[in-house]
Amino acid sequence: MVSCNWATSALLALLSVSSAGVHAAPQNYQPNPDPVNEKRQKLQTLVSDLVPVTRVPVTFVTINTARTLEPTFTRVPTLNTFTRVPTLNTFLTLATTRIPVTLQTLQTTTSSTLPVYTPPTTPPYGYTPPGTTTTSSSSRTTTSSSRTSSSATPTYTPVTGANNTCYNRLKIDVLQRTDPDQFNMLLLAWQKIQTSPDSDPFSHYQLSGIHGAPFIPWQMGPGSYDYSQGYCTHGSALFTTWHRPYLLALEQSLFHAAHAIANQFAPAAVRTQYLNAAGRVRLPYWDWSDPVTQSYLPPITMQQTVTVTRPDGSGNPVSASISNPIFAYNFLSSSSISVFGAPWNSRLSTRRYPDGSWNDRSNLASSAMQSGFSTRVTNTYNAFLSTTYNVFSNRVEGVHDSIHGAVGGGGHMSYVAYSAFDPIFWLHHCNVDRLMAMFQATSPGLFVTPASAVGTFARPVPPNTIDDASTDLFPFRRADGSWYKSSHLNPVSTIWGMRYGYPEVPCSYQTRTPAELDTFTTNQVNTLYGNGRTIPGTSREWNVRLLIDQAEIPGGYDIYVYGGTRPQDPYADPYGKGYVGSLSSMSMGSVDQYKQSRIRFVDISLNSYLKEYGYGQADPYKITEYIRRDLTYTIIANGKPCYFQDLYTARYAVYSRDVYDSGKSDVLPYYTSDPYYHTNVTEGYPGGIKYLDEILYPVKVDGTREVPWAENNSTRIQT
Ligand SMILES: *[C@@H]1O[C@H](CO)[C@@H](O)[C@H](O)[C@H]1NC(C)=O
Ligand SMILES: *[C@@H]1O[C@H](CO)[C@@H](O)[C@H](O)[C@H]1NC(C)=O
Ligand SMILES: *[C@@H]1O[C@H](CO)[C@@H](O)[C@H](O)[C@H]1NC(C)=O
Ligand SMILES: *[C@@H]1O[C@H](CO)[C@@H](O)[C@H](O)[C@H]1NC(C)=O
Ligand SMILES: [Cu+2]
Repeated sequence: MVSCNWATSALLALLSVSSAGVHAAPQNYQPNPDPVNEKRQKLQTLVSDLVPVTRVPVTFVTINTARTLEPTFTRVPTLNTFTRVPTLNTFLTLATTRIPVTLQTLQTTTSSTLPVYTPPTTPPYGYTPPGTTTTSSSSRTTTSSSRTSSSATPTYTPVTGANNTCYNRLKIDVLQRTDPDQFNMLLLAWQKIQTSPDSDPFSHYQLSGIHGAPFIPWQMGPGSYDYSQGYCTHGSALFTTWHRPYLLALEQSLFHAAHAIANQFAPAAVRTQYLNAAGRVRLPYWDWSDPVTQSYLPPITMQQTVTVTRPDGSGNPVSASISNPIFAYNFLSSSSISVFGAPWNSRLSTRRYPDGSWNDRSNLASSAMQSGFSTRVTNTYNAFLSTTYNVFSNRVEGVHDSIHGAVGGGGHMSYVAYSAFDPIFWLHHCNVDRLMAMFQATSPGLFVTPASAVGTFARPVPPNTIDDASTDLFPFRRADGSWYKSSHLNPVSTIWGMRYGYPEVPCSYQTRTPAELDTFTTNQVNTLYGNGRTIPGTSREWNVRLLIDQAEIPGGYDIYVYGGTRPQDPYADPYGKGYVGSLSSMSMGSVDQYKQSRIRFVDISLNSYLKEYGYGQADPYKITEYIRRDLTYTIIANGKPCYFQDLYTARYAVYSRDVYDSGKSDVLPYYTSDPYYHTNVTEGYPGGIKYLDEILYPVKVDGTREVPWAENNSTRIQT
């Protein structure tokens, strides 16, 4: 009964509500005049969710003839009463025809009823790293006497990354080509941690499990945890920063595992060679916006087996073919996955685009990715033009979300709770971290600003909680035993202290000034992603913004935008030709799980699409006219069709914005106008906005409105 979920149940609920004597249908209720939709609803009611529905793109819809009626009332699900909602009435009128009744269930599962997190009273467990110990975070000390006296106290391993000097993390293709020894040690190390016991906190299993399932504490004692989700932060200001120590934990594990293996080599000269290589082991990244390798999956990640050089029984280097640790992760046993929900409790290997027999089809993932390439580059470039850190973070997250969907294709990567088990997750996130570092380098004055909080495994949040740069990034501890905070990751030079850099924020710049780094990194951004620059001069950026309260539908759903053409069957092939971009809600992992109520939005550049179809230089009239009749939208909720007409909070808008580009390679373009929303493109279409408030001050599932967190810069801090 899913597909948009409440589309069918709302009808039933409406019946039960009216039988209870409540006004089910407000006065201005208008029957849906869209016959296709009506037919579909009937079908769904009767045949439930297995009916394949093809829907012609909507060309016009005459909903809301009562649009001019004032005031408009809408029902607030929690209160089960009618409440006056101020000002705009367009979509509220629409909303009253589709009361999200099942959302009442949601209300009981939102953060307000979650247990309040109480910090662990007993010390975390783990093992004592050399030179570090802890008693409790408030009375920690590193003196040798206390180390002795607390030796009986269970301790933890802090997340510190590699322990030697700074080395750049490399693009995986470059690593493979230019440093085969390091690459060899990386593969051996990854294989090693994939086969170490599930109980090892630094095994692939446990580290991946921090992100989502199996929802167990990692190096933390007993506490009041939210067992419905993992530690990761998505849709929040902490998205980029939380993942930084997370990646560092894997890097640390790989680094030490590589050393352990290198130490087995003989004779001494060979051992030294591989120990040196192990010292350089850093997490590689997958740049899905690279002008040369484009958005294709790195070939090595699609290869089932790989040839490595490893020590034989007496330490001599021998060549061997092993199952490729960055192609898939194989769980150790069925008990490793028995703690997962269905169907993940029967999936012994990670897969991308699995077929019916759970065979990998990474080639489909690769073509799905490539389909969005040119727009992805612009979206990536535009992220660097952000004027606040939170906007940058949200833009990168939006690009990142759709990649999870395109790579996963229903496999592990598609689901928040399981994605981190697929090794490509780490290469993907390493690139997100790299973009974060590059933004920090090019916008050194900007960083995380307060925004409404998102609850996680160790931090269930009561309403009105704020996330900011001093929010603890559980479960990661620094060398001194304190929790990581975003503030520890600013300025960008802090990454060198974690012994890594990127080619664009290189270790070699440790002795340079921030201004020199800014210039260097800006050059890189322009060279790599500035392909569409119109220089020098002012150009116009066209975007479509998609928006939804992620709590509206349980499970996961994506809104796809197509332009120029569209896949023959977007439900079967959502990333086919014509795919411009998408908003991916990132399923938690089960189809019945709601997320915390929160507005998520993405901005998708239309510039490369307009250029491709000959509208690059067209005037605004031609462009808006073209976009209006050409762009189409498809929503898939938990694998099934879903429609704007059935959604209360989903909206889209088209806006343009002027950008000035000096053409200098060491300067980024900047916005010279505010976004201008072309409501004449969207008005009258289901989901399309008529009024600005619909997109700037959108409605959430409970009927209240909120400025999306990323855009609320009332607390903007410019340092
Ligand atoms: C750094 O890590 C390596 C490999 O695990 C280890 O052999 C070495 O002792 C460590 N060095 C320090 C200073 O902790
Ligand atoms: C839509 O509105 C914009 C801005 O007012 C205008 O430039 C454009 O010509 C309009 N497009 C159409 C198709 O009416
Ligand atoms: C912006 O966020 C602050 C707290 O971070 C909150 O007090 C304020 O109401 C928000 N403003 C809007 C317009 O949502
Ligand atoms: C955010 O800040 C910028 C610059 O200070 C300002 O122009 C813009 O109106 C602000 N936006 C919001 C939503 O507060
Ligand atoms: Cu991710």
